[in-house]
Amino acid sequence: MASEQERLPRDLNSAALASLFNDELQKAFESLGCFNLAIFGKTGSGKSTLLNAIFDQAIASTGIGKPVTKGLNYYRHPNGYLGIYDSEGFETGTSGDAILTGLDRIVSKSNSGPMDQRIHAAWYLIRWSDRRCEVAQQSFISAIAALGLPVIIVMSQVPVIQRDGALEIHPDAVVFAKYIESLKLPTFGEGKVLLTNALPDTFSDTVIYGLQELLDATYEVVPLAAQAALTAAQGVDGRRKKDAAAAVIKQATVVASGIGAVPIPVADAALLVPNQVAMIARITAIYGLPRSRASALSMAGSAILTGGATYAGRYVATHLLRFLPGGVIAGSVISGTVAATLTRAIGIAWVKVCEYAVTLPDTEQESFFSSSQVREAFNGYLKSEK
Ligand SMILES: Nc1nc2c(ncn2[C@@H]2O[C@H](COP(=O)(O)OP(=O)(O)OP(=O)(O)O)[C@@H](O)[C@H]2O)c(=O)[nH]1
Ligand SMILES: [Mg+2]
Repeated sequence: MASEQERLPRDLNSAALASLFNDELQKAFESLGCFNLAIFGKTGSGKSTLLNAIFDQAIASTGIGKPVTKGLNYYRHPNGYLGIYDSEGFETGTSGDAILTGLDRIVSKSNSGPMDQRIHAAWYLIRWSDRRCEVAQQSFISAIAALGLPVIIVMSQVPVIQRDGALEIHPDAVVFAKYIESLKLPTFGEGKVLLTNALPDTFSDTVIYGLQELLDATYEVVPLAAQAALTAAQGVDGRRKKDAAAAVIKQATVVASGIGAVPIPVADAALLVPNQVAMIARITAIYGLPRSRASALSMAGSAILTGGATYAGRYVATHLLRFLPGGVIAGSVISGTVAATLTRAIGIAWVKVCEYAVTLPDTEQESFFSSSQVREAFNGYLKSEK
């Protein structure tokens, strides 16, 4: 690895860095693969709302939907890591039968294809206020399970209020869920029903509820090969993103200490940069960033990367070296330990930048990445990291 790095030009210019970042980001998204979810439930049960609460809104607004079978549309997220089969306007009965026929075809065809084309999980939504689970619904659920799809039963739009710090679920919803569970449908947890509410409602004090549990259940049924994509695609569980990013940082740190195994002069800290850019790109993908093509460009052109070799390499080296173990003693050379520590600090700071950026609305996110804000944020996190 070190020799490959050494062959790279010492002074990567802005354009070279921006294109390196773009390539690495592309690679990072590709290596995540794709998590495919099928979502069923009567029209108005809250499928779109639940998807928007758990995943990036881009799946609904910019994901290009195409009808794959009667009653079923497939949406692919622009970043490639999420595919949704949405049974929009679904009613059980004849339209359910048509879906099943088409679904059977899709499942058998994709099962012989690559992993990222398969359907990895299915959610079946039952709106709590329907207060009944018809025989037609039960047979539909059993039929999709019989196709080999892991099905999770979700009760949607459940009124949950917070009182004195405790959550109160509407008792009728609890009774209804118990009833459905008594049917022991062939689904996740032997017919277990996960209660959710995906929209806060100030009028009734209803709070968002059950999304983490639904996500956890989904991880339980999804094959390992699709879990990295799920981690990037979901926006509910920050812990899983952080853990995935930590693994990337660890790997980059090992590479960096290899590069620094032969101590390099501070002036050559740019040697560390390609590895750091790759790390930054992989972390970026885990956070599902950027959400749009425009912010991808501003990101690649951002101060961190284009100011880049300087910034992530020399700037950091000269400004932080004195805080680092061995920095003072080693004087003007970067040892393996220092290279690793620098890379780690950059990774951790970039995770914080991403954690912040995902909270921003699309338009603000774009200006965040294209202005000096990103540099200031990164700088600030880096300093607090020393
Ligand atoms: N309070 C609350 N309202 C919800 C929730 N989910 C959906 N709604 C409301 O219920 C209505 C229908 O939700 P959608 O998400 O469009 O339902 P859908 O299943 O996608 O419907 P189709 O696309 O027609 O099949 C909307 O007005 C939502 O605002 C929820 O979890 N809580
Ligand atoms: Mg919908």
